[in-house]
Amino acid sequence: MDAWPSVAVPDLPGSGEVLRLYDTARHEVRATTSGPAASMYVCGITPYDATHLGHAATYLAFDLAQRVWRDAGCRVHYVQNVTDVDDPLLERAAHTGENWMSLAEREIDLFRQDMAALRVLPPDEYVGAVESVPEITDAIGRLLAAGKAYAVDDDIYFPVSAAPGFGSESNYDRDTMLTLFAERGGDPQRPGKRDPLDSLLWRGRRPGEPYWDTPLGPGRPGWHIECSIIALNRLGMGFDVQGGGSDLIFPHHEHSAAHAEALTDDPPFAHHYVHAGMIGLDGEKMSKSRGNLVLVSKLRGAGVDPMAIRLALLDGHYRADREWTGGRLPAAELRLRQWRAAAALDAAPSATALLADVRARLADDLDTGSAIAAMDRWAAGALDAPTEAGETTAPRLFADIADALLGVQLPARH
Ligand code: 5CA
Ligand code: ZN
Repeated sequence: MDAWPSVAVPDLPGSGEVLRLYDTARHEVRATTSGPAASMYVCGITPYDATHLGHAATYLAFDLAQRVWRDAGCRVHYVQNVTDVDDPLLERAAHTGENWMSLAEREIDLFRQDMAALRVLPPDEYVGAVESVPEITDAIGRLLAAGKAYAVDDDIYFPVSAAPGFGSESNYDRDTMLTLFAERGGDPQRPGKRDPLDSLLWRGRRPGEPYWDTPLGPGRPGWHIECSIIALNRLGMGFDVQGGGSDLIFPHHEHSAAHAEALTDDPPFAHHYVHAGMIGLDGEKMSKSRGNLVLVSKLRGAGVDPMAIRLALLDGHYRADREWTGGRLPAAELRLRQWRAAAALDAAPSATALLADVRARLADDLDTGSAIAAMDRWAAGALDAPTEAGETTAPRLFADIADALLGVQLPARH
């Protein structure tokens, strides 16, 4: 399906550093790439409600990864999915009486508008579960043929015993896995499974639910195999970064990796598993199911500058769980005004050292807090300095750094 329109990214002088990111599987910050190309798969939305600030924060983190890679001269191949058929979407549609496809279409459209407004760079391939049914059924057929899948009634399951590396992405112990599996869409109690942690690959047709007629019989795909196959078929095994929020560490990313590794016998699925922290409101994770949402579209509708939303979400480390509080937006609006004033100066002290500093901080596991603080210091200094002391090109470079590396557009003089 179509993604959203891209935005131009200014070229900066010189070249940035290799991006180092924390890898959940190995518990270390490490270089993400060794050559001139980078590949990334980020789990997309389940489109049954509007984009909230938690989604936005997660996609902003991976947007920065793309910006840092590009600045280092890397060609980026970025794939994102849309879970446009799954239980939560069907449940919401059944609840409100709306057709599930029109619900999905509307929310995907709103997501696109929110992402474009936030200047999030689009994926190169934006792929829905529905349009991927043939490739997913083909993969499940191959797992069955290899004895790496089994039927329970009309459904098909993945035996965790078929993946020798199962557990090495999350590193959770079995009790934790069982708890999270039950909380996050798994069915540990399902009679007939070989292991409670075995996951659903294919859900046979149920009355009232959408289904596809396939060589596996009528039904629809499970959730983990969707991301597994969409990523595998576009990026191949051993791509650089598998990304998403930390709520996807288990079971989703563990099972997605296990499916692909069982299918190909060619681990690893991804070299880095990268997870953004959860944005919370009033002490709880912001989530569609809890309904404690601050929506990007609502803020935009109220006239909030998307660049302030962006700055507010970036002022905090992407891996940290963090609270959305009332003070974040006014603080970001103030900062944006300062930065815009600095970018509009006729001349300012050199921003060359600032560029090196911001590059270094972002390359170090996307330390946006320090990068923003460095930008603040430069802007404050520039606004204080006598104009005649400066360079006429410095305000422009400052604006280009904000735009290219942080995605924050400051109207600047040309
Ligand atoms: N469609 C699946 C992934 S294949 C899904 O999790 N969809 S979602 O709509 O629930 O979430 C979309 C993305 O936003 C996921 O990466 C998820 O981890 C992230 N996310 C959800 N809630 C939050 C939150 N409160 N804070 C930060 N990220 C969040
Ligand atoms: Zn996913």
